Amino acid sequence: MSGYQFNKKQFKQEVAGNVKKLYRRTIEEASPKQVFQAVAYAVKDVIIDEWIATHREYEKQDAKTLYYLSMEFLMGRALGNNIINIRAVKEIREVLDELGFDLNVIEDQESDYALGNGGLGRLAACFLDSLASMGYPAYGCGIRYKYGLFKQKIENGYQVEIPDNWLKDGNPFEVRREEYAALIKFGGNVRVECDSSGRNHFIQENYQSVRAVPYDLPVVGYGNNVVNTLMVWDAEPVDTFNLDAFDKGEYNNAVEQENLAKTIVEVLYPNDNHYAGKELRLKQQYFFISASIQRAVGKYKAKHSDLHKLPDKVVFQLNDTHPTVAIPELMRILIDEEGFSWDDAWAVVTKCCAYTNHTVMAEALEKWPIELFSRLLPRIYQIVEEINRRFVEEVRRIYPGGEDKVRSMSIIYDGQVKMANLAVVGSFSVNGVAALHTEILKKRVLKDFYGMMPWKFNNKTNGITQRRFLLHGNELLADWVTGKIGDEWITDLPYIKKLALFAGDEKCQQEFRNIKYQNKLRLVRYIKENNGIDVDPRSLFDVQVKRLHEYKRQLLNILHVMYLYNMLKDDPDMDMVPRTFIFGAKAAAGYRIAKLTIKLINSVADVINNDPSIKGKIKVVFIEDYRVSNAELIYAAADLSEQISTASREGSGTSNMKLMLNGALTIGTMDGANVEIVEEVGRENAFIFGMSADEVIACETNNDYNPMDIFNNDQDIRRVLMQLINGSYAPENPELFRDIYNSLLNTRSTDKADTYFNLKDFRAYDEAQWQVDKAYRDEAWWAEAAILNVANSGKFSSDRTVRQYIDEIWHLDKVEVSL
Ligand code: RUG
Repeated sequence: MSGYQFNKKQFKQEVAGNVKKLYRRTIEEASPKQVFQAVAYAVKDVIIDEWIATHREYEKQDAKTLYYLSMEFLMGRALGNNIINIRAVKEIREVLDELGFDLNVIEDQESDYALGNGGLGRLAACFLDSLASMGYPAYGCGIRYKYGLFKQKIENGYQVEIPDNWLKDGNPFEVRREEYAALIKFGGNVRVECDSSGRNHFIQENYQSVRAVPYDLPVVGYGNNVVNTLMVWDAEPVDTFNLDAFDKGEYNNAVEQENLAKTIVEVLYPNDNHYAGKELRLKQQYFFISASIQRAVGKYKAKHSDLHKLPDKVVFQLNDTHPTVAIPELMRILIDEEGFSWDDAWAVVTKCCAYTNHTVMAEALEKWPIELFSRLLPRIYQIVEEINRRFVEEVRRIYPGGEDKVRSMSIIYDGQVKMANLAVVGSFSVNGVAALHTEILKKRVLKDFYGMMPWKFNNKTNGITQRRFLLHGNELLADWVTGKIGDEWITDLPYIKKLALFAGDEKCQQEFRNIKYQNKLRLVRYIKENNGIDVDPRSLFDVQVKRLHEYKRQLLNILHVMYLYNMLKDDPDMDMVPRTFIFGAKAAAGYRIAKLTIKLINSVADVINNDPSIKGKIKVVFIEDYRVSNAELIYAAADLSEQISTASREGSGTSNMKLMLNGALTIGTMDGANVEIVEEVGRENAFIFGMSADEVIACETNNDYNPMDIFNNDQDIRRVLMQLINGSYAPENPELFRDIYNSLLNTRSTDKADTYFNLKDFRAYDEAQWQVDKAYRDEAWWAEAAILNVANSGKFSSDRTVRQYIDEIWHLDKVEVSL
């Protein structure tokens, strides 16, 4: 595949040379951190020629380009992935061995690129990997946050957020592209001037501005010489020493511009599935969107004279509503700067933009107060108003008297700018991220839009890259799979289906079990080092790792652990498979109940892990600072994958796919992509329980659920809930978990309670857990089912997802790059 030959000798010299140049040290004296930098620069040297060649090829072929616009790219670490994709793992490991270093230790020196919160940002990263590996022209466009998602420390059981200064040692892979800097304007007012032909010109004045400067990060394709680019924007003051401004006595303005530049890219907002409505967030959105769209248009204009044909060469994918200002921004550029008529501009915009919706939850849908939006983006607001005016006119034409439709679909309504409505109106495609989710969008959340413009709606079930989450994260299993069926699965995951042939074979099962055991040992060491807890690698590793959110129901899991513990206290000889419950989750810094749930998990862990009377049958581990790099260790070691969200709430989920690929069985609700996982692997190889999405929705609509009934009638559940408020897990402060208790029960009859149906699903969950217990005892059955999970994970490659986006939305052409 790859055209270049890796030269070990030269690489070794380069590493030693880099250490000298960078640190004035010999390789023998260098620290692992210094060696990491030296190796990274040497790898960059290998990929830089491919990077240049790729872009030369794109230019030559004048290929249509995707701009994937996203506030988040959760890339994880780059070095290991780049080494895998240039297919030089073995050689570089050997070079480092010869130099006296361990590749794994060197990889561990790199900070994760945590420019994202969770699934949405990681999906963007997986898509970039797939696009490069399949050879399609694409840019990721985002923000070079100075601080990524906070690092999580657990102190006394509580989450403490530590700033993630990921750039403090510099980023060896990035390239600053000063030559593509763009000016971004905020605030001020819009003056209208009419020229002699009667055409209005809109001139923004008295604005503040910042300079956006892009940094390119390489996205290395797997063994195909393709290197795409993730372009992340940094902000700088327009003129640091604006002497002119000082002279004119505009000191304040100069300082304000400087501050604006500093704050705009300072930090990633740490919310997942929740919209906080902060002014700075809207600034961030417009900042990177305006810069990216300007760059895309500029690049197009360098080769083409007619912007009307922009859709032939450019497509913008809006990753959630966060980048939706792309729609009015492109309108602004076409009308105000390029002299387009409204209709011509609209025709171009609505052929260039496509929107992905990731959630149906109301609290995640962005709505900006008009006052804020129009103050910050006065010209953009005018354009949105006009888009809305014309759209409402059309709604009224199609549905005479349909004021309910106007109400639900208006972009501006009730003093707010509704970004999802703008995204739907201005895009030619609207997709959900799993089949069930897309159906809910069509039938409920965006029902009126679907009725009016059904052709826009389509589903693109999420996927993950097998190159990071199996080839890199689980070397033992990856080698085993390759040994059995060859390595086609690396670029064609459905090929892994061949593994099913081996699932029933006793020897293969034994090999598979050994690999899982080795991976469990690796995680056991990690837990011992990081948590100081001894874990039995022979216990069942029951894993729930994902953002902490009430709808994901980590609470259901831990309440169930409390219940099991009660059973064991009553009967220490109770026959159960020893289990290690492993949690990993960050909670948004301002999400009180989520943070309290973390404290609860840790408090339960403290009590249970230190109670010898239960003979180590249960252990609870909360892994600090769950992130892409330690996720890879956890997935590889998992037996059971907890996917227990309240049905209808999870857009797709992607940890479900990563865990399946690593041979964990799913215990889950029929939600998000779980539905499709079960379709692929068979219901008999998973543990499905609980309310369906329809039942949840019906229950909400009819308002006929009262968790107090369950509390009154189920003494085991009652006992667990009472333990939240009687000091069982917080002897010094029995009231500590009162808010969790209140969230579950109607303490005052007017309050809604247990809106996530934890108690209603509790018994079904418990039953499913006992089926797990029973199944795990049958080693052969479990191994067979685990291998079948791996074998049936083919659908969930992001290569498949990206292929569908390309065929049905982006219409890109594959490009071959040879060196
Ligand atoms: O919650 C969703 C996940 O279900 C999904 O798998 C992921 C990627 O599509 O996106 C998550 N998401 C949704 N993150 N933020 C939002 C809403 O802004």
